[in-house]
Amino acid sequence: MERTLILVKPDGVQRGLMGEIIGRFERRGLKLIGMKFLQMTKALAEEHYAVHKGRPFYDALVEYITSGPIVAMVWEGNDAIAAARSTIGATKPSEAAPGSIRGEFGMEIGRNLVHGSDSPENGLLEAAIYFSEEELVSWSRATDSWIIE
Ligand code: D4T
Repeated sequence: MERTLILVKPDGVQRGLMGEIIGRFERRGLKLIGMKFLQMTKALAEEHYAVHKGRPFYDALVEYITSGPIVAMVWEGNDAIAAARSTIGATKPSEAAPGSIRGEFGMEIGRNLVHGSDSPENGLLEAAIYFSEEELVSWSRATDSWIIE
């Protein structure tokens, strides 16, 4: 089972797309095991985006992600990373597949609505930035056998 950290970024919250975005992952069949509504601090943003420090877009990225509340979630599933990333769409919304979240709701890379972890290792590392292990809920879903073979 992989875990992916998904964020609804400040533009997704401000545009009233929280339910729409969360519903995409829910309908896909990923299982929600943790969720928080929070405002990112600069320190948290710097930890989350540490790999991008020094890149030309870094300051704008930190400014954007701390500009309003976000939803942080951990979703679980076989191949959760790839499934979530295809649901999200390409980083640059103008190139994102139609039907993906960014392909349907986004125009620019600096307002790309959602974050999803890019590898199983980062899924675990990023989940641990936002959630303690006790905050993650292990539960059986009534529909599991209809989603997981
Ligand atoms: P996140 O991490 O937000 O889910 O986006 P991606 O995984 O799809 O893309 P990323 O890590 O390469 O980029 C992180 C974040 O930085 C913004 N960005 C990125 C930007 O503003 N300009 C750029 O040129 C790049 C590469 C968008 C997403």
